[in-house]
Amino acid sequence: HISHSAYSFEMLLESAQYLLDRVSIRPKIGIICGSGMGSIADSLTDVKTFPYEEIPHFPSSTVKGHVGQLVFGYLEDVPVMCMQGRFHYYEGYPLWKCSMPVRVMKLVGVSHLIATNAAGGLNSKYKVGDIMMVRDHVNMMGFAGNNPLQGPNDDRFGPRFPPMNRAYNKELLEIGCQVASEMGISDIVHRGVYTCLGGPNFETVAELKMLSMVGVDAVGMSTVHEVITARHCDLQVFAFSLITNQCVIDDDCHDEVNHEEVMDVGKMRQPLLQEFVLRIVQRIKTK
Ligand code: 6GU
Repeated sequence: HISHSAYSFEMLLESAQYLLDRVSIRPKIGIICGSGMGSIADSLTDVKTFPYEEIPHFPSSTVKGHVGQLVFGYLEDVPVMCMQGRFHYYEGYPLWKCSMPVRVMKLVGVSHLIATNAAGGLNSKYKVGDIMMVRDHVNMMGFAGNNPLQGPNDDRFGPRFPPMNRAYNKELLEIGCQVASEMGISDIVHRGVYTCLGGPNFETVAELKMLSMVGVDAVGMSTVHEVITARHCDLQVFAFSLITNQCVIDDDCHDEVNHEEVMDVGKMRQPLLQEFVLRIVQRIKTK
């Protein structure tokens, strides 16, 4: 059986107000740093940091490689707020808890979300270290009846039945392509379909085959429920995956994916990811 959000609008306002009372920065762009990709937040200047455990009503993070803090600061002249570490379903949090920081971002005044993640590449064209900009997702956990928006709807966040076409903003995807071209990395930047599975185990070969057949290009353990929550409250979304391993659909292959290699690829791509995000942020027109 599924639990429903225990966060009222008023509780999330308390979280947001706690932050607004302690930082003068007013970001319009929120960034979620994926596994091994926390260094994106390290390129911020004039930072103010809030460990999750200090923020009213925030869950606390448990996974290695996720420090668990909100970082406010500037990417050159643009004010942003970063989640350095996110909440994962496999940690035991329900989906509505995993995606609660997205609503706090909204209440802080954010209009654009950049969600990043580490993912396995199912599309055989993808190589380790490539970037896949998410053009769409398949909500596998939603198919199984699990969704962050279950339970009574608060219309102050958004509608009962939010549409999910155009979840990934076309203009932002275009900006991503332009930035990739400017940086001379178009050959390693793709557009594809992402799916999230609950984890913590990686997929079997049969499962990967199935996902590949339904048109999934990359598979991870996050982002989809955050994007659903973001679109519900009308944030504009840009998301990308760092391909940390190739999913081999071969029963006889002995390679095994592990968390360490996932983290290492993030480290290896640190400068590229920082530059990619910086340039995208510079181009986003916020009102
Ligand atoms: Cl192969 N699967 C999932 N679910 N998440 C991942 C991954 C694979 N590689 C990195 N993250």
